[in-house]
Amino acid sequence: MPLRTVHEAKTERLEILAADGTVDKELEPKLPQEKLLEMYRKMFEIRVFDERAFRLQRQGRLGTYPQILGQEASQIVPALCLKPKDWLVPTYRGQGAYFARGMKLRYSLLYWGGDDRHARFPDGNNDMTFAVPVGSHLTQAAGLAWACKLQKQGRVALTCLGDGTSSKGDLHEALTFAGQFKLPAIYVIENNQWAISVPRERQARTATLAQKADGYGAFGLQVDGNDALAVYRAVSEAVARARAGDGPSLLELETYRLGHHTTADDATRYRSEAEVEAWRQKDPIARMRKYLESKKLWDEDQEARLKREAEEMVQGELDAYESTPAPNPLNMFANNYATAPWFLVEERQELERLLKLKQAQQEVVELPPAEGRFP
Ligand SMILES: Cc1ncc(C[n+]2csc(CCOP(=O)(O)OP(=O)(O)O)c2C)c(N)n1
Ligand SMILES: [Mg+2]
Repeated sequence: MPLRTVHEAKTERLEILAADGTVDKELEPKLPQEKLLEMYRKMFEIRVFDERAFRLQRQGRLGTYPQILGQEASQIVPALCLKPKDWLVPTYRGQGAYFARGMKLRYSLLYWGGDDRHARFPDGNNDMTFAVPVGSHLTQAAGLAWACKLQKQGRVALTCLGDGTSSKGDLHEALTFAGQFKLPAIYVIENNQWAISVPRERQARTATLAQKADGYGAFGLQVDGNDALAVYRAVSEAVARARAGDGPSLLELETYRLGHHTTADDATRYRSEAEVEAWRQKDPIARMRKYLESKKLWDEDQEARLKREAEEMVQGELDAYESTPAPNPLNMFANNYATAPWFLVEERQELERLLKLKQAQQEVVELPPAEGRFP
């Protein structure tokens, strides 16, 4: 029996700037020079930071650290498409996105150094803090987007997730809600091809992750995530649709995690050097540099100056982090509950007792007063 087609779908891919620096003239976004230079500068700076932070962990000066090496375009550029009052809801691999929003890198260092004060963002900042539980932030982003819609101030919420996280039920719930209520939400999948040791092809049977958008009435697009121009175009168009009331987007930025999952991982145990090398050839920063040089916007001298300035800036952030006095461990109980459950009250009392004991035995010298609201 011939069946009637009730729905047909296709998924498109956006590529503008190729790895050799050549550009698709028809698709090239007409961006002011300053914007192009800002993208390059921030991608460059975050790479300098990333390498430094990795070494800090190896020296025991930082806790676990998730590198973003290779993902600079997909980290920096989406955040540059937002206005200050929009919401950014990042994952734990979000230091680039924060940085692009104007957040000082010391906050990321405080976070990975285990200091709760990483979350004391400057007033008026609309970013959520890093989310380590994979997927838990996706429904929060839908909630924020809903608030944006109700407040009618033209704001949007942009959230990021990994390829692995796209398999979690949280995305289903979030997109069902965002699609149904036509929310001003942008879901950016940073498909870096690996979820720790699980490769992309084990994640979903679908040819792309972007096509999942179709199941929710969201706009879906796959993008070369190492191509800053394509990412800019795709995300800024998604933001424009969201502001215009046209609902959510699910963008799949195809990129690659050149480093380990985190400093607690050894990626050489589950993937080949040949694979990594092939992706090194698609580097987002080298590609952008070729583009800027071809437009006569960049040269050797500017590159050398940027390198110097970036290293100085990162050193300043590192100094600020390391000169921050250690927090009072009691802070971990603050700001979590309106009414604390009994076991937390007990645990807090126990820790308080232990700290006093250690102070009496001079094992802990000075402790700053505990900060925050303790229910
Ligand atoms: C709810 C939950 N389950 C498991 C983990 C452990 N975990 C941390 S990262 C990760 C993989 C995430 O992969 P992906 O979404 O691709 O993001 P990527 O790390 O590649 O950026 C897992 C399973 C976690 N943090 N939270
Ligand atoms: Mg991944």
